Amino acid sequence: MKALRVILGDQLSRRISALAGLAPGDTVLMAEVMGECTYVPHHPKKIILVLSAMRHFCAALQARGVAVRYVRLDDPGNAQSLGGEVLRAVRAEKPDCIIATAPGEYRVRQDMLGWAEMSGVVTEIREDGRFLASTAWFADWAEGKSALRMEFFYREMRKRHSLLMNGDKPLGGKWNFDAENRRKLPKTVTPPKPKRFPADEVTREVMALVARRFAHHYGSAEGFDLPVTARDAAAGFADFLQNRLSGFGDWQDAMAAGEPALFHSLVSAPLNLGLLDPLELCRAAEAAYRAGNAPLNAVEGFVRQILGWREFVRGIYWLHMPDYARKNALGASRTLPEFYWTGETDMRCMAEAIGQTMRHAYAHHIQRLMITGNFALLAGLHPDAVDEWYLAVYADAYEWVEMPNTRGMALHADGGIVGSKPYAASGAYINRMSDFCAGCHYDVSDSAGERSCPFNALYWDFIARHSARFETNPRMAMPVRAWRRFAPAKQKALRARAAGLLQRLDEGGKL
Ligand code: FAD
Ligand code: DLZ
Ligand code: SF4
Repeated sequence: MKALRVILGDQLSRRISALAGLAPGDTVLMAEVMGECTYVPHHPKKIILVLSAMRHFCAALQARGVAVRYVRLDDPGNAQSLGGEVLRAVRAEKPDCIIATAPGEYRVRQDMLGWAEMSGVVTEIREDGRFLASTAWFADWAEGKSALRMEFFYREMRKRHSLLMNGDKPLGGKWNFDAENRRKLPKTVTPPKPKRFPADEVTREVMALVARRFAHHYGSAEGFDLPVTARDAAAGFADFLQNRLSGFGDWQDAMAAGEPALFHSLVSAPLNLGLLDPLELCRAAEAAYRAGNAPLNAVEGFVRQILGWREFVRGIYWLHMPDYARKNALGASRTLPEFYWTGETDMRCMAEAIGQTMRHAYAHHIQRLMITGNFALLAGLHPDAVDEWYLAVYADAYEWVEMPNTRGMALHADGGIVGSKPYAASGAYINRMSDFCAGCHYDVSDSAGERSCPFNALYWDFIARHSARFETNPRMAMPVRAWRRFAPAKQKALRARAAGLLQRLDEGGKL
């Protein structure tokens, strides 16, 4: 039996299921195609990352003697779609079967399900074993539950994988140290600079290709320095363990101007490509705690993100697709303001988050959630447009992880599937967690004046618009009651300020 084994651009793991049982005579297919480079206008750094990592992975397979049919973007005859390249490969290689690993996006899965009929060759789609909760296990766990909450899923996962456990009890006597992870960054603390990986010859060739073909996409390709091999990704993670993990807990939610990474790990891009293994990351963090090199609040916080949130959102995605992609529980309809693509806004927090996203194809979680996501929520931006933006601009973005975070966690468009309440916040939160407001054109302590912080009036307008929905939500009833207690004149001023801001957005003006 001669097999054509298909490896997608985010399946670059030695132990990917599509390669299990690889036999002499089999061919591995990897294809750079315009379809995948343009289904959203990906940040050039994301395209460089994926294509360069694909080329390095191919070279590593070839060095082991594996036959790889590698199609470059500029190769003559490139069909420029995954299905088209599978068909060309079937015609050229005449395999008896196709073997692939289930993809990370619903749209690719639908395409893959048609490969057998299209090519006339039996196609086996294998489970993606790189995740710690299979889609079937997640569906079983979800069965019969009226609401799915990450916290309970996470506890189950800790027990199943014996991570940070003391027998059947959580290490340190608590499952969750989140309350200790909300400190603002003091002026006296300078976060260590993360290790960077200068482009090698392969990457430089891809950079030239991307400059030729995708220069018009949002974001800068300049200074590309992300890891593109498993070895470099491991070195980047080792740097995090040594220099940043101990501060990860305390300053997990902090934001600071000019400091994109702070104490974050930066593992999402290589992890989602398959260059790192999630369980190995969690075990290494636990070992750092047990060796006395990092405090428990940091290690538990890190493990919760990977073992908890990452696996949970993937489970939610596959449980609810394709309906999830159409959810718009709050009826949001506004178009995405131009400044999401240019960074040109007087709101300093937004300019910081968007500007660094343009430069690095990265922003940490709180910037994604509480700055750009929070603004999109409060301003009622349409989830389709917001989803497209997040999927395009971050180097780590694939729909399985991007969509539940954006549509669910940030926009509450799923009506509460991912989180029990929207993460809506006024300028006071941003001021508490960052140093942005001090240098801003707007005044964070003002809510309705001409220079008042837009987040303030938009926050109260959001609460007012959705008060009927949220008055029965135990975690939202308090702001609804507070809004209702405001004097009518104050309510009127806040809503007038919000209406003015929203009108400016609708007219294509900047804020
Ligand atoms: P760290 O803060 O160091 O966290 C460690 C790891 O935990 C991350 O690398 C990631 O793998 C995992 N993790 C943390 N939070 C989450 C989460 N909420 N969901 C899933 N995994 C998580 N993450 C992506 O990988 N791809 C996306 O496209 C993506 N889109 C997002 C969109 C929005 C609106 C929001 C609010 C969050 C999004 N996230 C996404 C989650 C999170 O913001 C990123 O994983 C994180 O910022 C990556 O940086 P880091 O590796 O330094 O993470
Ligand atoms: C993101 C991406 C890009 C930019 N290019 C390619 C490509 O040329 N070939 C490929 O196989 N994969 C690419 N990818 C990753 C795919 O989009 C990803 O595998 C699917 O979205 C499923 O998660
Ligand atoms: Fe952002 Fe408002 Fe602070 Fe300006 S004042 S940085 S707009 S929160």
